[in-house]
Amino acid sequence: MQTLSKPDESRLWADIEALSAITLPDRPWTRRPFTPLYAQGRAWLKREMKSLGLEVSQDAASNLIGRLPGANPSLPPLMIGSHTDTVTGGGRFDGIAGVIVGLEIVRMISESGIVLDHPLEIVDFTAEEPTDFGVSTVGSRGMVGNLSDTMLGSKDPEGRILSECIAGAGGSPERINDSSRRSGSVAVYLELHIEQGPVLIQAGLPLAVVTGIVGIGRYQITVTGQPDHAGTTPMTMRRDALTAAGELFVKLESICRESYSAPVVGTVGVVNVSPNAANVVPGEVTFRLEVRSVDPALIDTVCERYLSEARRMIESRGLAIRIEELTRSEPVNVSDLILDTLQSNCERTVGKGTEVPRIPSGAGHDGNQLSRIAPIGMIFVPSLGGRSHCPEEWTDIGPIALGAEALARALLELDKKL
Ligand code: HGY
Ligand code: MN
Ligand code: MN
Repeated sequence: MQTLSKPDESRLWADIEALSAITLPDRPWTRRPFTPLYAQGRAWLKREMKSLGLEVSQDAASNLIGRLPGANPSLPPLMIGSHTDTVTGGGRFDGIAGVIVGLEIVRMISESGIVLDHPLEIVDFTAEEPTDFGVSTVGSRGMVGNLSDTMLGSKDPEGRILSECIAGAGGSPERINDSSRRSGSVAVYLELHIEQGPVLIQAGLPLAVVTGIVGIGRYQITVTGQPDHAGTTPMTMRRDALTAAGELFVKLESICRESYSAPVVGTVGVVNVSPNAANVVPGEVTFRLEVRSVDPALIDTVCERYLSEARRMIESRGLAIRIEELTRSEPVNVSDLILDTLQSNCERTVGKGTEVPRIPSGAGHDGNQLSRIAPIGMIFVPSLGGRSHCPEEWTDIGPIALGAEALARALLELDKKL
């Protein structure tokens, strides 16, 4: 079998820099989905894919796909992917490292003269991060048939409709359900991603194998009180929606701080106050919360308990509450075959004496959705300070190159095994 060529660190770095430089200039690194910047980033990626000889297309959910034909076209594709959209102010490596590594693996395979049996698809999944529509992993949901009509019809604060944005990004939302991929139509989905946590950086290790990915329950809650003059309304006569919602923020934190059979985290990350004026008692507050765990039953238990307590607290104040479930993604466990294949190829790449730990992902990924139709696997590379989703997000190019080599080796092995 031909020898696999090594990844080229300077090429990898140049790609990461080129793509991450496409950002809001005053808010690095930001490339929100369904924006001109996002389209600019994808145009760059399309050019790169074409320059590598990949067949470039977009599916009904607008996922951007570069395909390398295999020796046996009847086999389902091997898939490597991630995302090029970012949260606001925090996406220098989150997602793009995985897509860029996919491009580099195509180069490594071509330079080595290797022809895979399976086709290989490199995918930039649309809108992996939570969108202003309240839906995350939009493209991968669409690819596996898990993007509901409700989600497609959801509106953002500007009144845009998600299905129209998908169409504007190159998809065909009316075909999403008919063209979704079925179980077995993808041989395996692999992703390299930054860890976004402290394990690797604290241990001084370059690679980890991901054992599983948390599930996430996301809700939107609207608390309705009554707007009043902030100066003339006595404290005893107020129906202040913000102080009431504030109690709910602290309640989520205290419930999630209790100890459970598996880790649980809860966050309120989006809050909108109306009318949001210094001299008006807030009449209405809408906020979005999420609860995460590797144990789906725990997500259910914690969410049910929190939502019933929230309802009781708001009604005891004489205010109104409306609770809407936004999305639910299920936790995923990686199969032993994929774990062992990634483990052995990571160890072979980093060399004897360097440990390759196995850790769960507290972050959600497109793998949550792809696991509905295919076996998945992930490799982590270190995050400086364990931080992510912030301008300080940083990963050295060395571990990214090692991850590219390990993932490429695992891919070649799975090409023969699957
Ligand atoms: O939110 C997450 O866990 C991921 O960064 N999208
Ligand atoms: Mn992210
Ligand atoms: Mn990500």
